[in-house]
Amino acid sequence: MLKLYHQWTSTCSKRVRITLAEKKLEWVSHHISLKDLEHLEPWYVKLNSEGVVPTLDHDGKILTESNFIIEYLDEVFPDNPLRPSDHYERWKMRNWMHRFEAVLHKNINTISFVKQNRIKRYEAFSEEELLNFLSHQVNAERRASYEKRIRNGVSAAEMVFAEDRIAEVVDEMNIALEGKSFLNGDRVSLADISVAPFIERIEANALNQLTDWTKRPHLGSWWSTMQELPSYKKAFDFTMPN
Ligand SMILES: N[C@@H](CCC(=O)N[C@@H](CS)C(=O)NCC(=O)O)C(=O)O
Repeated sequence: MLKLYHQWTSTCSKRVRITLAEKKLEWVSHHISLKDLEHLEPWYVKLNSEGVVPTLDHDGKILTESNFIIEYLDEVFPDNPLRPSDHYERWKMRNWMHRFEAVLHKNINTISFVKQNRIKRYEAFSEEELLNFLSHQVNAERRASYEKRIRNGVSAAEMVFAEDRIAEVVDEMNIALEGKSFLNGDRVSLADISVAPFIERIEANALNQLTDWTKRPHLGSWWSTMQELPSYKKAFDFTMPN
């Protein structure tokens, strides 16, 4: 059985939901409320030592890291393959996935904190509640970053830096997509799936410099195709359970 611990709006959770839909796999949902800090509860941290979503339970085998989860799913369930067969293309796919996590995710997270007004979750905290929240963060880097953002906010310079880093990756994607439907050729791959939720987040954050598709037409047409995929729609249609 496949059981996914995930959150409805989480970008990394969407990667896994798109993959499950592409591969037409049945799965059981366990929704984790980030707002209620369920991801920091001891029972969940036992499954995911970073205290983040998603986590996959496959017949008792626990998997974390969304990019590795989707690669695992493609390896274990060979129908509807999502990895190119050529080894060099496969390296390119993995290199994209690494950049999407290390550069896009990291920097979009900075921007979303401001644009999605995430500070709202924390501004009502007393000093004691804030220290309690921070003490539950299992990852020291995440703890330090939260403390800095909650106490000092995000500076204009940090926002510009984050947007510049994102621009580097979307520019590379636009060049790579010239004459191709998808990042690895004419079939959707894990690289496309890995990045789609982040392009949606760039749009949701109204980063207009980055989403003016006349400047990046190949990326723009890829993005139109991605949003029409039934798997994309299914993953995004998942809403918060009652
Ligand atoms: N590298 C991890 C990152 C997971 C991650 O950062 N998940 C976010 C949601 S997209 C999360 O759980 N955040 C918890 C928090 O905001 O405290 C992965 O790909 O699975």
